[in-house]
Amino acid sequence: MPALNEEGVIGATLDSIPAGLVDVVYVADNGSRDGTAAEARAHGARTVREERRGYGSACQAALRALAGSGGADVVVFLDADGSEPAEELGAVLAPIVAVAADLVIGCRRFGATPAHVSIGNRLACAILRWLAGHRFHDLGPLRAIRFGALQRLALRDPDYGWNVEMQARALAVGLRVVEVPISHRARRAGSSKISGSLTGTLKAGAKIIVTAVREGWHARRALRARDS
Ligand SMILES: Nc1nc2c(ncn2[C@@H]2O[C@H](COP(=O)(O)OP(=O)(O)OP(=O)(O)O)[C@@H](O)[C@H]2O)c(=O)[nH]1
Ligand SMILES: [Mg+2]
Repeated sequence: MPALNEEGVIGATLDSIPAGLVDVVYVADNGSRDGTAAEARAHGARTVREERRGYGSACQAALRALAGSGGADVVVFLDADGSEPAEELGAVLAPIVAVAADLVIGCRRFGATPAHVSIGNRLACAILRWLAGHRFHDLGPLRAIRFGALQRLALRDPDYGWNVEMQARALAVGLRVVEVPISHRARRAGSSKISGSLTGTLKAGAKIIVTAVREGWHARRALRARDS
């Protein structure tokens, strides 16, 4: 769970994770200036501090900590602000439990997300479809992936290209990918780092599109090499 200044909301998000589905939660904090880490620990999470800023860097730090403590069967990514329903985690995990998928994306119903988020996501998904031939419907942050498969992807993106990099590389190495519809709501409290501001949206949007093109192109070449 990447988190930046989410005091007042991260505790409720952690509490909404269904009991018994998850063994351990790592909260990856990029130097929050509030009580995010303390609140996360008080609600049962382990916290990992990462000095390098960015969503992807935070995820990588948590994954290093997880690997160092013996790894896992499956890793779930979830935003700290409560936008995506942890209550629906069972549905996201179901295709992996049924051995029908390696990566499952929680696909937000469009209409519930702001228009500029939908448009950016659709554009990135269209680029992946065009270059790599697979139709995703979303780049949603609630997702589950087998730990071994995730390690094979060797993700590097330090910030908001993380999700699209994961999806493109999953296609490149031939993972079984499934999308599951989930609901979506406005963040429960706190302030937005991405889609709530114009600069946040433009920076993240540009990064996502550039990453979709680069990684989609790599996936295309990998798929063609495999077919020939
Ligand atoms: N560690 C870390 N977490 C981040 C960073 N930027 C965003 N996050 C977390 O990533 C998640 C998504 O960020 P949000 O600010 O909710 O972005 P959004 O979902 O586009 O916007 P709203 O939900 O509308 O506010 C939240 O859990 C944030 O705390 C970052 O640089 N480092
Ligand atoms: Mg959010």
